[in-house]
Amino acid sequence: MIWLLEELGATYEIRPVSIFRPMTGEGQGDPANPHPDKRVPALVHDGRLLAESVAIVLYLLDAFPQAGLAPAPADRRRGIISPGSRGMSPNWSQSCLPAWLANWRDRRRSSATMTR
Ligand SMILES: N[C@@H](CCC(=O)N[C@@H](CS)C(=O)NCC(=O)O)C(=O)O
Repeated sequence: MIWLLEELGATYEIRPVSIFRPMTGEGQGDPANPHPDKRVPALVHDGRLLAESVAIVLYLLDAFPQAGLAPAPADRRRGIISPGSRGMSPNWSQSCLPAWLANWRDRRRSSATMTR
């Protein structure tokens, strides 16, 4: 999630929390964690709490349209960034999506340069 906040140019604060580690049985949910299941990630933006990484990524892309990282929701090309779309799974938010967003932004920048 941090990579996306950086790409968007967002101002953010990271609040580390402890979590339960199901693989080892170690750790425990942090009462200070706003996530309803005490997992990570969770995002609080403008008083809204978001959980689930896919929901957070899509929310952030729409909240910072000026970054030009993804097609607008009404754009017919928007579907390509859906987690289930061809070529976007299984590591949607970790590998496929960052590469696709960078490509989209760079292509938009170069076409803007060419039309000037
Ligand atoms: N589907 C969730 C999964 C979140 C999740 O399971 N996160 C792990 C860390 S990678 C966690 O917080 N585990 C603690 C627990 O299961 O209580 C998402 O994508 O946000």
